[in-house]
Amino acid sequence: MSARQKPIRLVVNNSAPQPLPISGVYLITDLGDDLAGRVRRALRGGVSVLQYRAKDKGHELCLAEGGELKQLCRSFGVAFIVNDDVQLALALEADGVHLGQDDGSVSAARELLGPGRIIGKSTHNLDEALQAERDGADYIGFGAMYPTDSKNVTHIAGTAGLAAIRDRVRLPIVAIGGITTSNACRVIDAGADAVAVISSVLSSPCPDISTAELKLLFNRNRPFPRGCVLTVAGSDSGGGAGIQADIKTISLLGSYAASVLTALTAQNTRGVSAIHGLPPSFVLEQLETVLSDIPVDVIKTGMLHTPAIISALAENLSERSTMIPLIIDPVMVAKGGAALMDRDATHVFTRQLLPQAYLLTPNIPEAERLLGTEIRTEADMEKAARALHALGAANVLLKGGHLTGGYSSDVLFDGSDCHVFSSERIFTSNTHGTGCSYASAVAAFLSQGEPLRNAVEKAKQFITSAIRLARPLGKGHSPVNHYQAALEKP
Ligand code: TZP
Ligand code: MG
Repeated sequence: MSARQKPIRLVVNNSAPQPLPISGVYLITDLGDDLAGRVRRALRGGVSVLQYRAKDKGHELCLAEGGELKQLCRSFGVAFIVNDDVQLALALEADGVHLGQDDGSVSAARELLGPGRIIGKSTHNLDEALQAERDGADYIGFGAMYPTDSKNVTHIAGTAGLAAIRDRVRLPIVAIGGITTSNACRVIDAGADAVAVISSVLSSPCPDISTAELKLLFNRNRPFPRGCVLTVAGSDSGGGAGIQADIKTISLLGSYAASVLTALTAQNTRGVSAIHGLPPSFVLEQLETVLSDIPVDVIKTGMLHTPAIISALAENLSERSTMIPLIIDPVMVAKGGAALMDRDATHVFTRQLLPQAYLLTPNIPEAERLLGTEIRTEADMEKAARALHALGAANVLLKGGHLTGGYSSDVLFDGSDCHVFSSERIFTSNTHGTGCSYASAVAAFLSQGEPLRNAVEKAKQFITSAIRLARPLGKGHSPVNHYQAALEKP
């Protein structure tokens, strides 16, 4: 080889890009009871910065409470910032300070804190933002986005105000004021690097879930494949359902799919001829191996087969330091009638795994078995969705495909309201893989930063198309058409 013909060396960098120091969910403390307990749950949900805002609490209390919160942040690897008070930040050895309009200058704080600590500054318009940048701030707070009960705000900059300054400001922008899981995607779309929240997380009955929902929304601007879903399910050798349907759905909809197998089935479109379950220890080995390396955004479960697997999975997931939203499709019986969950597993499932569900997606026979009641009408469905929520699932999507009538309606109960998603009923038996694919589609859209209702709406469109477009295959229930349905882009 001549000197000119040097081999080309490709350098592949596997390390993730360094995240902005200030991004994602920026939690600000409130004055309520059991602050440390609620903050701990929020940290488990995925807070990336904590600001200790201790309005009018005495110095001694601030030292004790702030010290405890700082330790909590340290154990989660989360930045700990003190609001307003540079001296308190120094005393607590905080990672930084956040300065309001009346809390002194950035340069004075920098002199006291030194170059290594983070300094944020509240701003309300472009001039203030550019001034903070010139003064050497590390990020700006910008608001208010919306009116809020948490502070008497006089100026609502709104998402339009944020969008207008976004490209003129180089610093990370932390949007603040009235941000909730329902409006945060508009704030992120307007250009926020982080959302600062108080009440939507700390007044929530589930600070971990509210935080996890906010955190997922930040995936919405990532390149494709966008978001990562881990499916824990059984193999369908026929390829129409199970882990095969999950991986096809997740991949074709544009997310990355990882998989943990629970059982192998010998199966075709006519039915299941044999099941070979995997030992729970090997299921856990797969789970640990995946989660110790791959940043999974959403976990989706399908066929779990035995009480031992359900129990092992439930224990493992509950002990994780960071919560990953869990979609549970309570697969019990295959289309052809084969039992995919042992009968005696129902109790273990209901007690141990179901309460960890971010979303439970039963069909009517599964909901009937879980609740021991009959479901005949849409009104029954709504009652059943509420009852399953009362058993501990944060959200329930009860699918009405097994009822009759011109429409196939699914009911989503989110703990406060019921939302109905309807599509024209398609009279067909080509529905192999429907449940697996529907739950996987919701998981994919959630991992891509869609709020739950949007994710369900898009998944419903996808699965309806996939059923409508199913092509005859085999002699039994033909599988749904993932490929064509994904091309229709819900
Ligand atoms: N600064 C501007 S709005 C606000 C602060 C501290 C309060 C934000 O609280 P919430 O409950 O997230 O609206
Ligand atoms: Mg202040």
